[in-house]
Parts: sequence; structure tokens; C-alpha cells
Amino acid sequence: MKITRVTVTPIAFRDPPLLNASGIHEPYALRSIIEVESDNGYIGLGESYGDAPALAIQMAVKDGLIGLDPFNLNGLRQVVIDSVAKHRPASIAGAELAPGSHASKAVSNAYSAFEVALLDLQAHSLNRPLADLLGGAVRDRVPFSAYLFFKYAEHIDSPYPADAWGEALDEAQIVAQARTMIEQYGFKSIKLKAGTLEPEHEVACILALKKAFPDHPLRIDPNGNWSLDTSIRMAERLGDSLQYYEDPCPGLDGMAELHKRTGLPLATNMVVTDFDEFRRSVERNSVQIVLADHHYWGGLRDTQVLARMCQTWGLGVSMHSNSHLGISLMAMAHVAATVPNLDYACDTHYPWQEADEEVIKGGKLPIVDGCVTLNTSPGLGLELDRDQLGKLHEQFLRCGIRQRDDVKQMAKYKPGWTTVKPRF
Ligand code: GKR
Ligand code: MG
Repeated sequence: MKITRVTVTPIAFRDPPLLNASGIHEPYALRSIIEVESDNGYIGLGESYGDAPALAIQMAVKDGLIGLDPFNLNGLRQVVIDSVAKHRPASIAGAELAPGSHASKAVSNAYSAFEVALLDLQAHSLNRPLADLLGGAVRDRVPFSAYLFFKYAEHIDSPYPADAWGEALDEAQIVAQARTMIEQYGFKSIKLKAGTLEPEHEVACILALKKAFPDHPLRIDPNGNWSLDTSIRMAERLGDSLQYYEDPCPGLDGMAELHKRTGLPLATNMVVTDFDEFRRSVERNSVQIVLADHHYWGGLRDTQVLARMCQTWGLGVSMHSNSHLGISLMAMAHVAATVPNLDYACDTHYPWQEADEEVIKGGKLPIVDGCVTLNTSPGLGLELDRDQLGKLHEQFLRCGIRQRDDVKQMAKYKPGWTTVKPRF
């Protein structure tokens, strides 16, 4: 089997005004949709980062794949390494909230983008679900968590009508957001994105959630925007209300000290983002749970390696997310289904994406009882809706955003807004 066609299509879809440690989401999120076709007519799909530096590398890789056997993942890796050497991206400030733009992750990001498509293609040719190529699923339903955000009602430079979620800034609005999300999707765990309003207020929101949903495990994620002192102070207020405390303060040493002082289980997608940081974290006991993400951990197989390392070192494993569509959700579900020690519900931004902006046939994938059910059909079980792909590509061309910049976007609401780390 040989690869005969590779297409990388950048797309943009509507994204609500969600607040985070850097600032606020822009009106559109960027992704790339990858198609890899073989000489016997099978097509494998992938979804990855659509920021300019990531796209430049994906565009360079795609031409190098023509003629490659889709089972040759070592061959893919070499093409990626060669392409990155020619298109090495510059370091980008603020990239920790959009790891796809992080220069140090160029090889693992690009490899992952195409690895998923090649595995999907392999699985189609074998007439097996993709998870079978990863050793087989140990569960057929993968649990995800409600992912709450503080948010404004609409974008300042609103190019489209406001979303249906409305404003969420106080306790009652956050509880209402959780209620809507749980009613719609049946989530059994709740995560609150924090690091954006006063820490005391964000903790009050967690305590309000605890009262409203006493049986739902809770997490708060300030994205390293609280100092060590603030994180300790907030830990006292939080008491035992958390399942885990996600990236409250910056750095491996800060997290290690926080764990020593509070004993709370700490999770991260910021201080452990590659295998070298994993080693350094284990040396310091910085975190107890690693949030995997195949998009920057180097694909589905390396995510399994990470999970195995977590098991070896007695760490928990869960999953991180950025704004994404259904191909990513299904890829996340397939790899998560093969990880026996996936101890927590995974993160997903999927509920924040609009129903009319999915690129796969049949529209948005269902999340029922908080879970995504694996397909039994070949590969990821997905087919592209070409009209939708064309529509979202047009939107990419029109929207003018080429690189996520939540700081610049927040400066439109709050003139003079800059990055301060940690802000609280
Ligand atoms: O979408 O604003 C966001 C999140 O803050 C995202 O960028 C983070 O990478 O969800 C992520 C996280 O868990 O840190
Ligand atoms: Mg996080």
C-alpha cells in the first residue's frame, strides 16, 4: 500500500468568549484537517493545530509522504524530522495555553497530526476499529468531564450573534452553566477553568459547585496563574473539595513545594509536557496526575507510552484538551479506551463548539452519560462532510486569525492588558 494523496485543510470555527489565564478566546479557533489517501482508495483522517507555525510544518510534511507505506510510522517520523529542520518555528510567547505553537513541540505535534491519519488509514485497510491497532480497547465508553469557563456574554468585536450559554462570572451563573452542560451531556465530573478572576471568587465558585453537585468530583485549573502563596491559601479554603488541583502555580519546583505543603494531588498539562519534564517531575514529586494529550505528546502510541510511565511511577493519568472538533474527540476516545490506568474523566472543549460547525458526516458526535462510545466500524469510524469542510475553510480564509492570541484579544476589552505570570 502506498500513500497517493495528502491534504491539509486549515479551518476556523466559532469559539465563545471564554476567559483564561492569558486573557480571552478570540471569536474563532483554528484547526487543521488532515486527509491521507492510499493507492487502494482508503482515506485516513487527522485533526491538529491550525496556527501558522504548526500549519507551515504540516504543509511541508505532507509532500514528503507521497509514496510512503502508511504502515511505515518510522518513515513518517523521519519525514517530520527533516521538515522541521527546514521550517523550524520561532519560539512563541504565551504558547503554553496553545501547545501546538510551542517551538519545542514541533516534531511531536506534526508527527501526531499525521500518525492519527496513518493509523486511521491502516485500520480501514484491515477493516478494524483504530483502537485494535493500539492493542485493543479495555472499555468501549470513554468518560469525559464537564469543562466550565468564566465567560462574557459576547465577543467585543462580535462577528456573529452571541452564543446560547450567556455570561458566566458569578457563582450562580457558573452553577447554571454546569447544570446545562450536565443536563445536555450527562457528565459525572466537573472542571472549572480558573486563573482569570480573583482567586477567592474562583474558589467560592468551586464551593458553590460542591454544594450544587455533591457527588461530582471537582477540579480547578488556574493555568499556573496563582503564586505558590496564593495556591497554598486557596488550598486551605478548598479543603477536601477537589478531586485534583490542576496547575495552580507555575513550575516543577513550585508544584513540588505546593504538594509538600498541602498534600493535595496535583495534576498538570503545563509542567509535564514531554518525557524530559516527566523525569524531572518524578525526581521532585511535582505532580501526581499527568494530563496526556496526543496532539503534543507525539501521537496515540506515545500517549500509551506516557500512560505506561505513569503506571510505573505510580502517577494517575487523565487527558487535556484545547478547542477541537470530532476527529480529535474520536482519536482521544480511541487512545483513552486502550489505557487501562485511565483513572479520571478526560477534558474536552467539545460542548463549546456549535452544532452547525462539525466537519464530519452526521454532525457532532454524541456524548451520552458523559461518555463517548467507540465505533465498531473501521478506523475512527468517521467520514468527512466536504461541504462543511469547505465552509469552515472559507471561514478560515475570511477570519484573519492566523495564530491564537488570547492576550491581544483581552487587550481589546481591557486596554493595556499584558501577560503577568503569575497574575495573582
Ligand atoms: O482553552 O482557554 C483554554 C484553556 O485554558 C486551554 O488553552 C488549556 O490548554 O484547557 C487547557 C488546560 O487544561 O490548561
Ligand atoms: Mg490545564
